[in-house]
Amino acid sequence: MDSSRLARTTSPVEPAYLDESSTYLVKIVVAGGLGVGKTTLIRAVSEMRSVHTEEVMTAASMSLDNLEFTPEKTTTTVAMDFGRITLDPGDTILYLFGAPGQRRFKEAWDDVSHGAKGVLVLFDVRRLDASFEALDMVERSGLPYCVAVNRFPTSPDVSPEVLRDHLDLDADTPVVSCNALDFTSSLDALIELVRHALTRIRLDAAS
Ligand SMILES: Nc1nc2c(ncn2[C@@H]2O[C@H](COP(=O)(O)OP(=O)(O)O)[C@@H](O)[C@H]2O)c(=O)[nH]1
Ligand SMILES: [Mg+2]
Repeated sequence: MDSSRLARTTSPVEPAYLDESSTYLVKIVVAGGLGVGKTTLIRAVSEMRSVHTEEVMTAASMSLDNLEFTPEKTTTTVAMDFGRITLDPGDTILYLFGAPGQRRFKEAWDDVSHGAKGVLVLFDVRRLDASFEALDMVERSGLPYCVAVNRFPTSPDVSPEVLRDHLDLDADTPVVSCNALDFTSSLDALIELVRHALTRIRLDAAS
């Protein structure tokens, strides 16, 4: 799969209808800490108008949710984001669900991740710890996942090897870099995740 061969089949603001010949419907979760870019990524890749449940942050959550690097952020996802993207039109459709990354939303994570085939775990390298709780929930779920570093303008360069070491990832867990604002870049990260999930499914079937 190559994202350069994929084009938006519809404008993100127009209603989009599924191709009747579509075969595989794949549920994917986008996870990560507050402000790492989950909503942004789903909005960037979705071929339909994506759906986001956001709530104005309360003073009570200010002490829990660190906004040092995203001071403009006044909303926090309390339930989920939803979007859809067709890979190889007529073949595979990804349903994208954004899950809140804070452990206190564990119940929401359990609901949102149910039936998922893979998880894209977003990280902001300026504050890796923001996604630790999310990574922990993902690892406990046993779902295949891919780590995606969302590059912000002030992000320092961190090599995938250093990150793999720091996060103590398995050797086969993909580590990719993306820009959540960019369609192609975000799609490439999702395609890497789908490749990884397919490999896991094949390996499990063979064993
Ligand atoms: N420059 C830049 N800003 C980003 C990027 N991803 C997210 N943002 C901004 O960071 C803030 C938090 O992103 P958001 O998607 O709401 O994070 P979420 O809490 O994980 O859903 C928003 O103001 C975004 O516009 C990125 O790749 N580059
Ligand atoms: Mg969000």
